[in-house]
Parts: sequence; C-alpha cells; structure tokens
Amino acid sequence: MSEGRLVIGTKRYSSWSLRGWLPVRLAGLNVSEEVIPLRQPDSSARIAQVSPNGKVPFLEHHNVKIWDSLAIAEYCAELEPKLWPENQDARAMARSISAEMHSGFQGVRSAMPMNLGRIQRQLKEPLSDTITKDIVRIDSIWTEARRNFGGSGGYLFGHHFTNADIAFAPIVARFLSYDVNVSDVSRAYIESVRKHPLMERWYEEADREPEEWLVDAFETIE
Ligand SMILES: N[C@@H](CCC(=O)N[C@@H](CS)C(=O)NCC(=O)O)C(=O)O
Repeated sequence: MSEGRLVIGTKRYSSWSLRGWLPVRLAGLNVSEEVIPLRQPDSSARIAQVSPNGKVPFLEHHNVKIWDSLAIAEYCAELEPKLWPENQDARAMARSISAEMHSGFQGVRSAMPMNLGRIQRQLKEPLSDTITKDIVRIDSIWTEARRNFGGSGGYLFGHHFTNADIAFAPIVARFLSYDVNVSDVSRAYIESVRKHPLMERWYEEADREPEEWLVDAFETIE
C-alpha cells in the first residue's frame, strides 16, 4: 500500500522537482507520484491546494508533510543514511555544497533554464561575469570533491549517489544542454551523473510527457 505521495512539476523543466524525486527514489519510499504540469493556467492553484509553500516538490509520507527539496533530501537521508557520505569531513563538504547550490548560482539558473528536450542551446546573451563566476565555482567544487573524496567512484563522494550529486543533477542537465566547457574531471563527472539509472529514467519519463505540457516560451527562447 502506498505510504503517501510525491507531487512534482513537469519533468522536462522542473529542476527542483528532480532534486526532490531523486532522494525519494533512492530512499525507496513507496509513494505515488503526481505530476502537475507547470505554467498552465491552473498550475499555481493546483500546487497551492497540496503544498504549504505553493511550490513543488512536495512530499507526504505517512501523513508527514515535507516541502522544499532540501528538506525532502534531509528527510530521505534519515531513512537512507547513504544519501550523505559516511566520512564526517566528506559529509561536511557535501552538506556545504548542497546548501551553496540551494541558495546560490543565480547566474547559471536564470541564464540556463533546464529543458531536458533541448541540446546544443545557445545563451541569449554572451557569458556575463556572474555566469562565468558560477561556472568556475561549480567546476572547482566538482573537481575538489572528486579529487578529495571521489576515489574510484563516479560521483562527488565516491560510489554512492548522494544528496550532493542530487543538488547538482539539474546543473549537469543544463551544462549538457548548453555544452558548457569544464575541466576533464568535471566532464567525466557529468557523464557519470547522466548515466545514473534514475537520471536515465527521469529523462525518459520527461520525454514521454504529453505535448500539451510543452511551454512555448521554454521551447523557443534560446
Ligand atoms: N526552494 C524550493 C524551490 C521550489 C520551486 O521554485 N519550484 C517551482 C518549480 S521548479 C514551482 O513550484 N513553481 C510553481 C509556481 O511557482 O507556481 C525547493 O527547493 O523546493
């Protein structure tokens, strides 16, 4: 029997939903999934009916309500401790970079919206200092984590796909769409994340979403 529900937005576009869906799936929560297509006339009203902050992702598990992707990630890690690295130093860095992602990188976020169906995208404007600074910082975070803690695994902290990888998963999708130039270490990391079975599944499910859910503005603007 279902233990609750996870409410998310259109998989093709919703980067925050991806950050909520991945920990729920990795923790093996038996919850049903409800997708509310974003940017439709009734989207905000439908989301407001279920989610206290009027945003997705929203998780209800055994009648406990959790909103905001970072809170969902933490809740899932209480049930599946492998979602954070075991080593304390690694865990401290994993939490720091996840928080940094959650509250920052506005340049990359607004200049490179996530759209899983589009590749070889061009930026609307030349790379600004803010965007360049974000890209350099992300590249250095990935490189440092991989060098210090990655070992022989493919992810930031080794063999387990942790909440830190989840925080950056939509950035991986954006960097792939816009073919962003990063170091060799980061490029290999991008490949590993993209090939994770749950990322494959999310991309495939995004690809199967109804055509009516496509938002013109997201499909035509470069
Ligand atoms: N900080 C929030 C951000 C959530 C968020 O902005 N979600 C967007 C979708 S990607 C949303 O619900 N938009 C619907 C709306 O604002 O009406 C989180 O981490 O969950």
